[in-house]
This record gives sequence, C-alpha cells and structure tokens, in this order.
Amino acid sequence: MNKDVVLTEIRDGYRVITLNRPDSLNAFDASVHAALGAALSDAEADKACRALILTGSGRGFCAGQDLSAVAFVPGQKPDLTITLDQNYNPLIRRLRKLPLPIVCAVNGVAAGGGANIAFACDIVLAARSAKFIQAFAKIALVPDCGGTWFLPRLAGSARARALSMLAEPVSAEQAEAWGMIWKVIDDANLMAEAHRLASHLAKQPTGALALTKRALDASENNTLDQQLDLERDLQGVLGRAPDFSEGVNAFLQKRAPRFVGGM
Ligand code: T3D
Repeated sequence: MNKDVVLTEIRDGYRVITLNRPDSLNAFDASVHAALGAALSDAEADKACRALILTGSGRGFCAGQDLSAVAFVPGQKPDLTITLDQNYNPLIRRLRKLPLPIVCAVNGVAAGGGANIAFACDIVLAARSAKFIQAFAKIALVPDCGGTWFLPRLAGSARARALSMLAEPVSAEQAEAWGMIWKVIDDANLMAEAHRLASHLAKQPTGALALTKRALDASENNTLDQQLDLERDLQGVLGRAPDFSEGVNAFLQKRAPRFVGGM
C-alpha cells in the first residue's frame, strides 16, 4: 500500500487525515481508497483519538475519481458498480457511521465524489477560494458518493437538480448561504479554525456526539414517533455513561466538565 497518498498527523486528542495527491487535485485511485481506509481504521482503534480533520494537500481538496485510472479496455464496457460497491459506498457509509466527529477542511476545489465526500463529514469548513462542483454530468454520470441524497437535503430540491444537471461550481460563500456547509473561512485561517474545532470537539462528550450522528442520520427515514423512541433509547445508553454524570456535576459545581468520551 502507498501510504504517502494519505497522510496522518496525530495531535492531542485528534488526528488530521490529509489526501495527498496534489498533482491530480487529490483524485482517488485504488491506492487512496486503501490508504484512507487504513487511516480511518487506525483512528477508530486509537482510544486517544476523539475527533478527525479531513483535508487535502495543495490547491485542491479532492477532484473525485482519478479519471486517468478508469480502465477502458477495448471491446469492453467499464463496470462502474464495482468501484462504487467496493470503495466509494463503503467510504461514505464509514464516514457517516464513524463514532468520531469529522471536521472537513475544504482547502480548494471539491469536485465529483470529492464534493460528496466533504458533504458526508459532520462539520464542513471551506476556504473562501474553494468551490464545490457536481462534475458528474460533464462525464455523463449521475452524482454518486451520496450526492443525490445529500444535495436535496442540504441545498433543496431545485438547487440539487440544477447543480447536478448543469455541473456549475458553487462558491464556498454560496454553499454557506445555501446551508450546504457550516462556515466559510479566509484561506489563511482555514486550518487554524479546523484545528480549533477538532481540539474543542475532542474534549467534548464524544460518545454523545457519536450517537448524535446516528440519530440525525436515522431521522432522514424515521417518523417522529420512531425518532422519539430512538432518542429515548440513546438517552438510556448515555444516561448510564460517565460523561453524563460528569456534565451534570460540573454544571452544579460551576466548573468546566472533564469529559472522557465513550458510552
Ligand atoms: O469509478 C468511477 O468512475 C465511478 C466513481 C465516480 C466518482 C467521481 O468522482 S466521478 C467525477 C470525477 N471527477 C471529475 O470529473 C472532475 C474532473 N476535474 C475537473 O473537472 C477539474 O480538474 C476541476 C474543476 C476539479 C479543477 O479544475 P482546474 O482548472 O482548477 O484544474 P485542472 O487544470 O483541470 O486540474 C489540475 C490537474 O489535476 C490536471 O493535471 P495536469 O494537467 O496539471 O497534469 C488535471 O488533469 C488533474 N485532475 C483534475 N481532476 C482530475 C485530475 N486527474 C485525474 N482525475 C481527476 N478527476
């Protein structure tokens, strides 16, 4: 496995995972899928890691699939379902289910699957110069990596349709105004803000944040009744976890809580 295509930096309480193929704007090939999968597994296995930053090297965040790595064999029609089944869909599911808050620092253009990988993260910051492009229509594909699920929910149906069909770039400022991302940050301050957020999150009750992710995702399909039941069940778990008593005691004692994470 070529580990250089994805870099991991271990910080106090969190990790920074950087896509590192800047010459292709951090496009994904098989080596990136393997290295990113390993980096996420390492982070999940590390009890000291309670938050993640995902970002890219160079001037882009991620240009989606490496189009030079798509195998066109003369006389054969490529089967794109294979890489989606084996690589992209497991990655998107994993980001959503990972029991850690993920801050995505979109440092430059995020195109195709790269845009939708960003939208799968929990808190998306974007450099003011960044842009998001559903580039798929330009190569005669549908938005994948969850694009057809994320876009209508984040941007609304009208914008989802136009963005998907026109493949026009959305500036970071427009993405923030439309509610597609959390915040636009001046380019020079992007990583400082991502570190500030990740460091803050790493000190929060990260077990509760993991279950918050789960509840918010489940709400996309649940009725209110089902969601009320789910919230009850999750509170049942969290009420027995040490961070709840710590949070309440800290409040009553008028001091800062010392959360340890976990459930
Ligand atoms: O298996 C499957 O295919 C199914 C899964 C699909 C998931 C997907 O993500 S499909 C969508 C794939 N991505 C795209 O279609 C985006 C293609 N890239 C672009 O449209 C543009 O590069 C950008 C809008 C992202 C940025 O434009 P710009 O003008 O800032 O940069 P550039 O000059 O186009 O790109 C810079 C370099 O990166 C360039 O290489 P060079 O000429 O300097 O050697 C370019 O070829 C390379 N690059 C950019 N995107 C990709 C790429 N190389 C390979 N694959 C890419 N996706």
